[in-house]
Amino acid sequence: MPKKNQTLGEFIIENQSEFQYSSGELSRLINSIRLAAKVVNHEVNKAGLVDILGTAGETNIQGEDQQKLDVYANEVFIKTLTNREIVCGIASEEEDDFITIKGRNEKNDNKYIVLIDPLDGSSNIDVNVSVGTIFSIYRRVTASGTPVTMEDFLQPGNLQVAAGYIVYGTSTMIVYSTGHGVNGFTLNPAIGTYYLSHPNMRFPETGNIYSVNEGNYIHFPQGVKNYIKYCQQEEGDRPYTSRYIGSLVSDFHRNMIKGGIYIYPNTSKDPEGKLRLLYECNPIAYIAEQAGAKASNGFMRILDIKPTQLHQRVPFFCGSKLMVEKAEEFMKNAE
Ligand code: AHM
Ligand code: MG
Repeated sequence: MPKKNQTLGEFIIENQSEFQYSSGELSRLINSIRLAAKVVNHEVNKAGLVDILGTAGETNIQGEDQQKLDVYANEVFIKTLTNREIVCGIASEEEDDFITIKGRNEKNDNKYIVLIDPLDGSSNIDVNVSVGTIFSIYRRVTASGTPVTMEDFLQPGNLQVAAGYIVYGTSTMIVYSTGHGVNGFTLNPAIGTYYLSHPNMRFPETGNIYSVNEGNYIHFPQGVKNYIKYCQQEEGDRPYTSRYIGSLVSDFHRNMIKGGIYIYPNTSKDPEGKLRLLYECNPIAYIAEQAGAKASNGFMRILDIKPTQLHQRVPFFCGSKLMVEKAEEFMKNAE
């Protein structure tokens, strides 16, 4: 049983035996993400000082080149994950191709694949709005001792062994699951320690928040248009309230606590949708299901989609179970 106020370090050690293939490696992998998240958090928190320290792409007062934060976060996560002998391959939203990590003595015998969106919603940084990191972990499917191949990365989301996100918000939190429910840890920045603040998180079965970029309404499929009208109708607990931050992690995190649905549909402009299946939708869908919620492309379960490309996009409907089912009903009826 997770104990409130336990540190993330203690929690990882105590719950290690729950992992399906328990050898301590997955624990060490989560630990390295915890470390990278602290480093990125420190840098994200300084973003408001750009006028003093120099903006991205410029040279600062000490003559150092300032990096864009998403590029910086990408480097920190890749470096930290590469340094431990656990990961054999990384794919990142910031990289065109996957990265092969040969590991100790170039033996290619590390077990895990990590897919990561190092800094999601980064256009929100300049305006002091929350951003996040999203990660997804799989075991490799190709033989140990050989370099990873695309096959290792194109696994359906239902084969994830762990997934999570970090939200750099009013406080910084890491929320993750290894298939035994979802737990959230809050960073105490004064001492650099994460404490278990949200044990066993559960998504409310229904809610009254809908989160969608309604500015794109005209381009939405008819089913989504009809569902939005339904959300706005006066009946029972409706109209629902509309909340859209434009940072997936923050919108999802709020909805998981309060109850709600997040939708990023396909549009006439983006027929595949905007969000990426591997770096954004699969890990968030995994957390959602672990917390009792649902994630769909409007017609089928996100986690059952067999990916065909690293940077594949997908329409995304995610949140309180009854709300996602209702939205799916509207999608089906509009076909
Ligand atoms: P990004 O990966 O380029 O940051 O884009 C993903 C973000 C999500 O966090 C957010 O939910 C969505 O894009 C917002 O998009 P829009 O501004 O089109 O509503
Ligand atoms: Mg992103």
